[in-house]
Amino acid sequence: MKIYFAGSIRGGRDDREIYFSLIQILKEFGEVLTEHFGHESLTDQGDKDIEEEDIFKRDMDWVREADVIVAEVTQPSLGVGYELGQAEAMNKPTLCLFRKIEGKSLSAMIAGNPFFFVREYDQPEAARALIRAFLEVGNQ
Ligand code: 6IA
Repeated sequence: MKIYFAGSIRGGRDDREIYFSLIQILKEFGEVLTEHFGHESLTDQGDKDIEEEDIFKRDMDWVREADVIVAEVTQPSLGVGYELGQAEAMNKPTLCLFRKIEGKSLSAMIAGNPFFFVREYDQPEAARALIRAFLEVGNQ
């Protein structure tokens, strides 16, 4: 099972530790193609050693290669939104994990799209059961 994890980079790195925890949980279920997205060293500036064209091409190749997509969507990110649209176009089962925080609400383009499995959670540990249920349904 190949899993593409998506989370905000230039949209803001405040949730980096949550991404890291979610990636550790996802690794219990399969291979996480984007494991480095939770790394401390990956700032909102990204890695200056890699060209943006190469990042785009590599990430899109990974989305194509993935069996499923899991996105943490609490921190709005143009890149994550783009990946979600592409995932839908490729008909990849996609779980969107959202933390209910006062003053934040999920874009209607995600919340209102029946293609996406949108699930609310509070702590990364609580996401494990949501991920398990999604993988069971998504792979029928
Ligand atoms: O608009 P954002 O930067 O917040 O978009 C984040 C999303 O776009 C992530 O889910 C990634 O899939 C993708 N993305 C954006 N920037 C990068 C990136 N930067 N590396 C990988 N994926 C990215 C450079 C960092 C590096 C370690 C090569």
